[in-house]
Order: sequence, then structure tokens, then C-alpha cells
Amino acid sequence: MQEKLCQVCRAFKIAGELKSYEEIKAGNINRTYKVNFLRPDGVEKSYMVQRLNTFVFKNPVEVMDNIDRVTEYIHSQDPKRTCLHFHHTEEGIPFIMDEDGFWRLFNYIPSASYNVTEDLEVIRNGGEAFGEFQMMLGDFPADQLHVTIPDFHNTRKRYETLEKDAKADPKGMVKEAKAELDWLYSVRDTACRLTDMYNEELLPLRVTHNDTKINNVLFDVETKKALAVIDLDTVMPGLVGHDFGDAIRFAANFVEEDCKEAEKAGVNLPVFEAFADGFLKWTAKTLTQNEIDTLALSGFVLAVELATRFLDDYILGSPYFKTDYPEHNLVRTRCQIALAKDMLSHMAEMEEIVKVYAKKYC
Ligand code: GN1
Ligand code: MG
Repeated sequence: MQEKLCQVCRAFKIAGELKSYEEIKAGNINRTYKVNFLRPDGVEKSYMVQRLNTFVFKNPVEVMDNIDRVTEYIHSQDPKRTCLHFHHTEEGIPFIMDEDGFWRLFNYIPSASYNVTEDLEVIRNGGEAFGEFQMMLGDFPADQLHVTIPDFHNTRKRYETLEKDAKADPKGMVKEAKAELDWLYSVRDTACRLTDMYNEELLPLRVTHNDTKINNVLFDVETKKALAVIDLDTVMPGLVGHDFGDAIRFAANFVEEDCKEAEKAGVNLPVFEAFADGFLKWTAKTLTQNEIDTLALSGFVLAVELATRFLDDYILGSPYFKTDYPEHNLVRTRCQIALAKDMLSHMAEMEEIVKVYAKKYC
């Protein structure tokens, strides 16, 4: 691997000697490495090298194009803001494509990041970061963005795909997941509410991040303030609930999304409240009543949507999400289902919290 990383770094004109590297395990899609260089001037410097998953992102050039446009737009509004900067090759291109894949290299930002935290200050700051991100892109012309993964958050389509694959059952996995399938089918209409409301023009399309896990925010180690929102691969037109809901189903779960003890999953209401506080501080003024009214539900919607995606991937033999063991996607499915069930029983409390903060910041 070291040799490959060296070769990629040379292509991006990084001078000096590669001293060491480590794989960063946080994402489920791309391969990410931190590489540590000793530059010719004797200074140690680290960079991030990433191999984009081209099974997931069929058109990686469009992904890079979106990132360029969005980061340039944000930079034009706030030049001092920390953001990822992709290095260019000799030919001035921000990626290389070779027999091993599609590679890019960006600056390493010293920071803290969290998969699970109950530190409410961190969570509130994370909510602010995603809220502010969305607000800054409020006037970005959405038609300039490529749709890099069509129907990414089309929950009805996710269900249809699951149903089709479960019927075909190509790997004989469905027998392990009968109860999960039945439960998912039983909540289909509730889970598809955002998609249906969008189709009925009851929810507006915005430019959204679409992958708002709290580990996609980098935090200052000392002040705990958010430094940067990262992983812009899925920035596309979407609904506000996609960003709010995805963040909630990840950060406001008592356990990590692949916890084997699904019964421990559930919605952590103080974390929900802290995130809602931060997010609404930036967005409340621009949201429609329908958007506010469906925010609490969006956590449930995204937990179920992820469950359908994890289960579908399990049924297909896990070609999409990275897995560490054969049942990994089934474990993830069960954890999301347990979380979603718990969210249903706390829906009224979540709705009340949203109401309070929406009013506070309107
Ligand atoms: C993937 O790789 P990562 O962590 O950025 C996935 C998200 C899922 C998430 C679940 C392009 O995100 O949609 O919510 O895993 N990204 C893509 O952990 O499918
Ligand atoms: Mg991602």
C-alpha cells in the first residue's frame, strides 16, 4: 500500500519522503488514508489520500465538479472558512484515474471527530455546522449540480429495490431477515412520508449535504467549535429533513450504528435537543411550516431508509457498504430498526422540542 500511496502523492506533486501512513476507518464507502511526509525543507506534513468508490459513484468526475462548485461558492461568501482543498496534478486536474481506481488528495486538518458523543456542546456545534452549511447554500443554483446518485433519498424507490431483491433472494439470505422485512413493510407509508410530500410539492427542494453523520464535521480539539463540514460527495438537491434526519439517526442514537446489541439502540433526547437547537438556530427562519412539522419525523424516516439500504445490501451479498464480517449489514439493519421503533414511541417529545426551538429562532 505504501508504494501505491507514494505514487499517488507524486502525481499530486507532493515533495519529500513518505514516512508513515494509516487507514482512516470512519467511512463506509471510500478508502481513506492519512499520509505523513517529511518535506525537503525538513517540515513534517500530513495529507489525506482517498480512493473514491466508483461502484457507488459511477461518475466520479461529476462528484469532483460538484465539490468544486460548492466549495468555491462557500469560499466566495466566507473566504476565511476552513475547508478541504483538493490538490491538482501537473495537468491541473484534482484527481487521477489509474488501474487501481480514482484517487484524490486533500489537506489534513488537525481536529477532533466523533462517532458517538454525549457532549452536548459538541452536538450543538455539529447542528450549527450543518445548519449553517445549508443556509450558506440557500441561494446556490441547484440546477448547476449533477445528481451524482439518482434517487439517493427516494425512500419509495429504496423500498421497491428492497422488495425486488428480497423476492429474487440471489444469495439465500432472506430467511435470516424475515422479521426485519415484515416490520419494514409495515411502516412503509410513514417512512415514505417525506418522499410523498415532496412529490405532492408540499416540501421544497434545497441544496443539501445528504450525509450528515456527526463524523463528517471536524471540531477544534480545544474549543470544540466546528471547523469544517467534510465529505461533500453527496451534495445534491434534497430536502431539509434528509440532513436533519440523517444527523439525528446517527448522533442521537445511544449506540453506534453497527452495535450488535440492537436492544441498546434508542433516541437520546438530550442529544436530539442539542442538535435541533444548533441546526434550527441557522435554518428556522428559512424553513416552511411543513418542513418544521416533519423534522422530528425525519429522524425516523432516515433510520428506516438506512435499514432498507443495509438490508438490501445484505441480501445482495454486501457489494455496496464496507463490511468487517458477513452479517455486518444485518447487524446494522437491526440496530436502525430498533432505533426507529424507539423513535416512534418518543415522537411527541421530539416534535415538542422542534416546536420550541423553531419558535425561539423564528
Ligand atoms: C455511507 O461512507 P459514509 O460514511 O460517508 C453512505 C451514507 C450512509 C452511511 C451509513 C454515498 O456514508 O448514505 O448514510 O454510509 N454514503 C453513500 O453509515 O452511500
Ligand atoms: Mg460519505
